[in-house]
Amino acid sequence: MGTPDTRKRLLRVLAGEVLAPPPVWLMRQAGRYLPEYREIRDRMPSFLDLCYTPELALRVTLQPLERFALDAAILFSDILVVPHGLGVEVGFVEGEGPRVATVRDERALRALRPPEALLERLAPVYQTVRLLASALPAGVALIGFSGAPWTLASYLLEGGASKEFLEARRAAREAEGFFSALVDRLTQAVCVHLEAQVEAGADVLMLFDSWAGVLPESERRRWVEEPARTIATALGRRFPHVPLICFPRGIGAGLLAFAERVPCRALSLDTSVPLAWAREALARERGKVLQGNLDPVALVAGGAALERETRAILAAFRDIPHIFNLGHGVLPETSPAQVARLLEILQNCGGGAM
Ligand code: 1CP
Repeated sequence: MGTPDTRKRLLRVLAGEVLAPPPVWLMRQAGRYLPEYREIRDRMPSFLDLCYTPELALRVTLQPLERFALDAAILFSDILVVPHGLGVEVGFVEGEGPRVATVRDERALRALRPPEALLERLAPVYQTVRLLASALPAGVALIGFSGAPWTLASYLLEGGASKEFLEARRAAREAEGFFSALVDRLTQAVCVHLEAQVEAGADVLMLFDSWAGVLPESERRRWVEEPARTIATALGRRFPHVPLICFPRGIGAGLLAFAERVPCRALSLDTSVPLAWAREALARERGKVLQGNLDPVALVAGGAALERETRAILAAFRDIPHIFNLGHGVLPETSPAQVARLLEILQNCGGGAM
């Protein structure tokens, strides 16, 4: 018996507990698949205006929690606010994604503002975190986040979304001096950005390296692992109680080396990662909490496959600390009714243990 445990379920699992059902949240849980998001978004001149208007960013962050019993809220913002805060022009073109002024040489690098400039330029983002920290229900954890240096650098080299990442991959290979300085500068900026979110009230941090998988294995250490290691170490020193979840997307078996070198608490798995392998190699042997990894398309398609795939993930991770999530973000084509169904499936698989 005793009194029920009121600590946040997400934090309990990040501290090593096994809970059934596992805590759940979804990458991109706020956004275009929710009509109430589109309603607010359509009233704003631009996506960045929404990110920089604390009262509205707060409302949009809370929208998915009003519909679904999620265990965490993720700050409504974007990874590209970091380059924007460094003085790079950033815009979002309807239906095309981000457009970013390129930083391709030393001169452009020198023109960037220093990392500390973020504190002033991104003040509305930190204000949103502060509002969220006092608005969230007691059991809901608040996740702050940043893009990882390689992923941010790839947008600065490409000028936007890309298929081949030719400019970024070429810069990583050829211009070691320039590229190294760029990634180091971004690493400092990411530290400043994440620390400011903790100071404003974030409980957990997540580092998105969405394009880690486009680098060859031989270059991953320098551009993916080392920056993540620097960031995890700096945050761990200053805020040992704040867990960091890393998402080096698409690196496959490279997760082993990543897990060994990066002192983060948890790894978020993309859909390509085999469940049994992750349990043994990453959780049991390397002590990482695992997050993931339902295919976002399963959530669009629904039907019997949604239940089958959800149950397979729960079964594979039932005896290790696990946070249920998708393998990548919620797709705009997703029906909110399918998200409700996913949460029902999870609840019914609870197994009664706590
Ligand atoms: O007009 C709109 O509504 C813009 C759509 C949108 C939204 C809702 C963008 C543009 N960003 C976001 C919010 C966002 N982005 C969040 C907070 C919301 C939540 O999760 O609930 C987060 C955590 C991100 C992170 C993000 N942005 C990543 C990393 C995660 C991932 O998906 O891999 C990346 C790569 C971006 C860049 C970006 N911003 C927006 C788009 C469409 C993209 C992807 C562009 C590309 O494919 O390169």
